[in-house]
Amino acid sequence: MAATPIAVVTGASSGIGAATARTLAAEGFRVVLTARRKDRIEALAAELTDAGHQATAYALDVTDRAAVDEFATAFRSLAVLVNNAGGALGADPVATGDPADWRQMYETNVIGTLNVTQALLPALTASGDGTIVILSSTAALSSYEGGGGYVAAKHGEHVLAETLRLEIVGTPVRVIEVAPGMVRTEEFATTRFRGDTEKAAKVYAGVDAPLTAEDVADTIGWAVTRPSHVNIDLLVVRPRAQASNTKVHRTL
Ligand code: 8X3
Repeated sequence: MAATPIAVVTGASSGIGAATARTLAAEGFRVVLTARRKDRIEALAAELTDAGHQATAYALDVTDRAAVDEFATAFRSLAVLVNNAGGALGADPVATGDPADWRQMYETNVIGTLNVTQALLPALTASGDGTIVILSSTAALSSYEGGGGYVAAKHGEHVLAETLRLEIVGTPVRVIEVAPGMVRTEEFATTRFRGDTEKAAKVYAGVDAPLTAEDVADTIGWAVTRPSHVNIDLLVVRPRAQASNTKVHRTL
């Protein structure tokens, strides 16, 4: 009997990462949940296991290269890697943005993805049929006021995805970039505004049905389960009420 294919999901403690872990577990993958918050991923792994799926948790900070390399030693063969860990910090104009925020966003979104992808690429290749998913954002594709540091980091992730796809063509690994627009998750906007829930709520005010984490997980699940020769290079997904990063219909 063939071994159950393994899917690693980073940032699996909440939001899109947790929803993606649920989706891939339901698709029959053995999911390995990683995030810094051990309690959360352990609870989710237990929930999935109780539901009859295969799931394990591994506490990991994707910016810690030594820890990532240690984690990667557990895999000789890997079917799927979902690089989801990342996020936004601040919404200040370029004129006044904090360089520390910019640096941290580059570190988590770009270097974190680079670390995990580099460390697991040999196992993805060894599987003979590997898939790398990179969760960027519509911020990876165009700029918006107040988005500077996040837009720059997400553009970096987009370039990482494009370049890697060029470099590894001919190997049995595909690179899928999923770029969501407005997604209402429990933490994204609250983290961006450093716990200010009022500011966070304004992001979604009057918007009829922003995307949910499950909507994005659904598109990831679909892209990952296409036949091996089909590479969804870039999938942009927004709510119907959002036509661009700066054109959002609000009923206020
Ligand atoms: C999230 C989308 O518009 O907040 O990646 O940059 S946005």
